[in-house]
Amino acid sequence: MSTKQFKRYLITSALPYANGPVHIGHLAGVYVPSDIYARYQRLKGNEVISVCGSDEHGVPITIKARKEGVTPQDIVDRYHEIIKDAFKRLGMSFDIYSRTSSETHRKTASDFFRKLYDEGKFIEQTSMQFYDDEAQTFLADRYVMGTCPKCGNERAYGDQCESCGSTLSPDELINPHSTISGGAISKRETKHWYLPLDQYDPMLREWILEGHKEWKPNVYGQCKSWLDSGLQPRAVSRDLDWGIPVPVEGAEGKVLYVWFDAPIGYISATKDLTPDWEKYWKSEDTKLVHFIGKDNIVFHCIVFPSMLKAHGEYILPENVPANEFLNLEGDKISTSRNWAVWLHEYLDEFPGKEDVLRYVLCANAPETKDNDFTWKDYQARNNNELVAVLGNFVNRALVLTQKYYDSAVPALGELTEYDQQTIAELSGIKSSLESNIENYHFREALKDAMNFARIGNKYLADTEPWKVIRSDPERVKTILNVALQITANVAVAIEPFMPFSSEKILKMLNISKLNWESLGSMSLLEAGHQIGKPELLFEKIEDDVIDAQLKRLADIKAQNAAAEAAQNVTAQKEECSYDDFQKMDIRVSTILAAEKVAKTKKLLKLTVDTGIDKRTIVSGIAEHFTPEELVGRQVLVLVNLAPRELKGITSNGMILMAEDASGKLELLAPEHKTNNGAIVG
Ligand code: B3M
Ligand code: ZN
Repeated sequence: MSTKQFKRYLITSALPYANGPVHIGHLAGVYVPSDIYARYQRLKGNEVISVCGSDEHGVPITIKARKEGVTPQDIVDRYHEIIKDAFKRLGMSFDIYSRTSSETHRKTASDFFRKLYDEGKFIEQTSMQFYDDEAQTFLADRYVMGTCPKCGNERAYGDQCESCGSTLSPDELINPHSTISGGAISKRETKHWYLPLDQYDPMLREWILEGHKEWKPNVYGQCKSWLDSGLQPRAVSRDLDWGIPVPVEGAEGKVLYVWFDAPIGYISATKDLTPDWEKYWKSEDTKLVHFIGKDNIVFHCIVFPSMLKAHGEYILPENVPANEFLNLEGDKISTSRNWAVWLHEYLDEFPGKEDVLRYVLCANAPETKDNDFTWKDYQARNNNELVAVLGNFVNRALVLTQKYYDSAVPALGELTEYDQQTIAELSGIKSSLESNIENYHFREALKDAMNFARIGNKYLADTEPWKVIRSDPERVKTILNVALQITANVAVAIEPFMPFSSEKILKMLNISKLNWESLGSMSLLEAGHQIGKPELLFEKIEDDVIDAQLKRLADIKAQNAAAEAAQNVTAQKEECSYDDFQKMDIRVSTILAAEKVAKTKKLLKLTVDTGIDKRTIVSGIAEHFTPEELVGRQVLVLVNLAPRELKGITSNGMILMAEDASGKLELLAPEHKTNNGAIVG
């Protein structure tokens, strides 16, 4: 672990793509931890800037624009505002939230590329790339679709088949076509610039593998495996009409690859924030920390540092505390499947509960492995931890002071041994809290912060001022003084995690903002100081609120299943003549009786009124329907199917049914009751 002392902190948070809103997975992985870290360092009195902004380039944005018939600029304008506003409402304390379509960024990224170009740091290479003739555009692998050679899925992508999980290249697809125009694709020659990452291998090995063994195991391990498998030159330009134009002659129609320009966005955001930006980016006294999700590790630990080194004037990150992924109710969060809790929607639906979300996402953060968000857990943590521990303690301390002393802080008398023990315990927690935050263990740090309230709660429960007031009123003054000092401590300890609640406590205590130094002190409130009115910090969340969220998710799941089923339709059968069709005699019929065929799993013996006669049909649907639910239902029956013998029973016809992609069966029936024997055709 490096013990280097730094003069200032430069904290960056992954720039969210402006092609959709931010969800709880982004928050738990990146933004909640980064905000805790930034707030903590500020409270400590350190010089800190925290920068972020929207990542407004890349192919998905152009695809979305095309789909909606608007410009890419329209898309990024829309989501930039939604994301920026939602972050603000959640209490994210970025010093700047910028965007990569800004002029500052265009110039910064352009100059960066140009410097590397002029100094011969790139390799120029021509290659063959897929091209959509109709849309007249080169295609990224993801935008080529065709039949998977391994499993036959007709909707496999040029980089992966989501049905069987195989990694593919567009060349392997059968019947490849463009997802943009739907039309055929061809190959064309094109020139690009590559950053020869292999040349930075020695520098990266020494810097990461030797110099940063303290990085989180998931981050260090990913870097090691990239390095061990051998770095290749990476293209830093693309054939696209959305992005920052490649600033060299003969590069018409080419833009900087989004992962080349996006991390430079951290630099341009800093420029937008302060004319003094160089002191943050070009001084070894700055501690640069990148907060990101695990899918961004290679870009922040291998590619961007190589770019920075190639440029030569910039510092490298001191740490990259990447998190794993958060799932939602057991399933992977997915924007395209709408399987997410969207931040802006949460904020609209749960006003005043910003801290509850921050708390739950930190308590459950996927720090070392993927983790799950469930609404039941959200409710339990709110009710059992925030309401029952934190809220309850603060409320008792304030209400008792109001009741016994008219809201004036009572004087501290002599401390008992138990009082002293309690106070000593608090300073132990303070150092644990500090080291947990410094080491990016935010879940543990949150437990420490909550322990201030836990200890306060226990202190009141053990000292029982509401009883002692009758026998020893002097003692109660000391008890409540201590309880109020702990309350002020709680406000400091939770500030990085729950800034809104911290502020509320300070307001109720009628004191102004405290710094980290005050944590552990028992003289934050003077005797006689008049405190404000107690208000509830948190409220219980009832079952119906949670049930409504679960129902919303269940509906989305059902919609997705239906949409998927609709996509997996089997191909049309070979042509049949009108006469072929006319041969089939299909009649509306009513099921009169149904029973399981003994010693079989699948068969039901049905008695059916076809209007022509009452007859027996044996049907293989016992696993889908119970006999009781069939009796009395009208169905469609193919009545002239040649009789068949099944388990010794003669079956005279077939019940018609629809089978969806998941194998679920639906009976077919006329929309309104019809006479048996009515002809279908
Ligand atoms: N736009 C975020 C993502 O992968 C990506 C981060 C860029 S950080 C420079 O979701
Ligand atoms: Zn496949």
